[in-house]
Amino acid sequence: MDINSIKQEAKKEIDQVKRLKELEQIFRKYLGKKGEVSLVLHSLKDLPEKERKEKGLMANKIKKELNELITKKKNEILLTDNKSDNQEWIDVTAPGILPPQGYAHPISLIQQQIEESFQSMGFSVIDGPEVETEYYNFDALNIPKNHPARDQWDTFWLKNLDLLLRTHTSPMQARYMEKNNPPLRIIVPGRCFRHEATDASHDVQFYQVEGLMIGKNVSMANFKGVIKAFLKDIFGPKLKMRLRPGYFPFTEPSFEIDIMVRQAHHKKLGQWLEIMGAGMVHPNVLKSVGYLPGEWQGFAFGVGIDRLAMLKYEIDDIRLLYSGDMRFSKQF
Ligand code: FA5
Repeated sequence: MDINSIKQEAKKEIDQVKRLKELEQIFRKYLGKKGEVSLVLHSLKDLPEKERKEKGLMANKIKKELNELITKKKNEILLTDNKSDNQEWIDVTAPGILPPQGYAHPISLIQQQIEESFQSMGFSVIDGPEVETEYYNFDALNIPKNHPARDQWDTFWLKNLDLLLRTHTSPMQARYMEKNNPPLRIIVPGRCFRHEATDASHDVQFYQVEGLMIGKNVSMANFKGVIKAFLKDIFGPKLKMRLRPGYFPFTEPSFEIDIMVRQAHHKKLGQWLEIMGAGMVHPNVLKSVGYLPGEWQGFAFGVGIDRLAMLKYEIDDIRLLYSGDMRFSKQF
């Protein structure tokens, strides 16, 4: 085919093409290494010089022309047709795809509510160490060595060290009072550990919130008022609670507080559930931190956060809280 017919044909094809892919094929068909124009240029070497010059000039001109046409067409397609597969197309109005999302754990949720409730009553939120000394976990709380009450708390001891994993948040009572003068109101949320068999309501790790209020005239009535207000914040105005006598070496008198299970789907519906230990701070504890017992008094309590979360969110088994299963935490 002579070069002019090639040019006409190529122009026609370029004119009609609508997609980049087809345009690319046209480029290859005419201008590629083995394309028709390239073949013509290649064949020139066998021609007499004059003819070779003429045809060479002509073929190169056509090559340039077709190249320009193809480039122009390419830009045209890119500009006008941005919805086909000619280019990656981004619809800025389309709803986005959310990255996988985490969820607040029920313990975190309820801890936040607990903190807000006590903060509204003037309590400060304090943090304490999970690895404790024997002194703060026991001795400072009026539980001397070899005292049978130590058996109340099955303890994880650290190898070769005089340290343990705190069995309750109560050590922070002594730690805080040593460094601060009364009057005071604090709560201490945190993780505790006990070396005991697990079941649906006991785990080897769990969370407590310690509470401590010391003043000149802080009484049992104050304690009841604060705890009732707190539990109503968490469980609503219909809450029913009761105080039972209990025993803790660091309070006198001591109580255990139960609440009535009202959650319709809870296994223990209609029964009393123990959620905290409490009492009036023992004079020996006050003495050990340098407070004068005749001058200062107050109450302390330790409430199980897991138990509160299980009640509020109707969770049957405490071990679910530590399963790390996203399908679980997603529900709250
Ligand atoms: C104490 O730990 C005392 N320190 C509480 C206290 C503080 C009394 C201040 C007086 C003054 P007790 O061992 O009963 O007490 O634990 C308190 C609460 O922690 C329990 O009512 C329960 O809600 C929770 N708890 C205890 N052991 C576990 C466990 N293994 N798993 C889950 N929750 C637990």
